[in-house]
Amino acid sequence: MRIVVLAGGIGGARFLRGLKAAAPDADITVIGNTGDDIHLFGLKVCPDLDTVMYTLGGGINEDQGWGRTGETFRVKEELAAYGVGPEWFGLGDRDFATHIVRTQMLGAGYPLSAVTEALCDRWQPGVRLLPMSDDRVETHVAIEDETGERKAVHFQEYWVRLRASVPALAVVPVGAEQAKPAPGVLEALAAADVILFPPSNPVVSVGTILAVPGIREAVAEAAAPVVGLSPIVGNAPVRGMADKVLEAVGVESTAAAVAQHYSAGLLDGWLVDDVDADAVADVEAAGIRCRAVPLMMTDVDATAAMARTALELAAEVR
Ligand code: GDP
Ligand code: FO1
Ligand code: CA
Repeated sequence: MRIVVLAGGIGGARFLRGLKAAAPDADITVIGNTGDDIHLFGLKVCPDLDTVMYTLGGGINEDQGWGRTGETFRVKEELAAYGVGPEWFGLGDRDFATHIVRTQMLGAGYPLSAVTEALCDRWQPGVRLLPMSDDRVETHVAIEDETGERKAVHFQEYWVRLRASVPALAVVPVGAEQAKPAPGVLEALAAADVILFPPSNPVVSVGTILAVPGIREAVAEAAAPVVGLSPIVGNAPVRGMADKVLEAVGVESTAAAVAQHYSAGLLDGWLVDDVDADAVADVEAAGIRCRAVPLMMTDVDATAAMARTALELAAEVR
């Protein structure tokens, strides 16, 4: 079975770990979000690709959900001693090596997709990990600064430095309109037996991937059923501040509203958590098959059960 997953960072990566356990023989292609990418200290950092790679490859800091296990911060401390920041973004020594290799290969002319494949040679994530695009796309968030002036900040500055503490007035995937899907992305969607939206951020993870021209169309036109899992449980994100970016696009933080935001043109099936069982009727009324099941990824077994249900729902709507 060929499964294609559109993934962000932590939610996507943890779901993929369960999916691999639920479907050990499946051929899984992951289309990863690169809108969170940032250039720091002359290096290209790809948080969501790395979170998927480290999580599936056994190198992730499990408590944090991002970055490497057993990390130290000597390089960051030395940079700070030179007065070189930003101090608000925690790049560890082990993680730095990944960004150095990536930046070196990009400088030598390799596209991000080839670089990601080379990094995965080490980590063996057990999936084919493709960036959504080889072209630069950078999510910016419009906010009002202290003086009341509207300005745009990089997504990481909004998320990590500001902790989404001010309203997001708009979310813009800068460069997306000119970007092309990375090699293999459209082919994987066309050949898929099932397409899954994990419980990733609907705006800045899955939404950014769908903003690359051709990808939304390829998902909508694919022969495969498309099934998603809600990242919103009990009218709030399970973790993080997805409610802030949902507000920016005028979507309520409910499991039903997120399904309707993706729309029936894109989604065939949607899973909501048991606590949101009331949402099932609304989602089905919007033309999307819906079931309520436990959606907390507390461990691999619980996550595998979620993945199994998503595959069953896909088989039903096919
Ligand atoms: P990020 O790039 O690290 O922000 O990760 P993703 O975009 O892949 O996923 C973030 C989303 O995962 C957040 O909106 C969370 O609400 C959601 N999430 C995290 N853990 C769980 C969980 O156990 N269950 C569900 N349903 N959603 C989760
Ligand atoms: N998230 C944080 O909240 N604080 C950090 O200092 C931080 C550093 C960091 C370094 C590498 C990396 O791959 C991810 C990192 N993240 C950090 C996570 C991250 O960038 C965001 O949580 C996601 O991009 C949000 O979707
Ligand atoms: Ca992310």
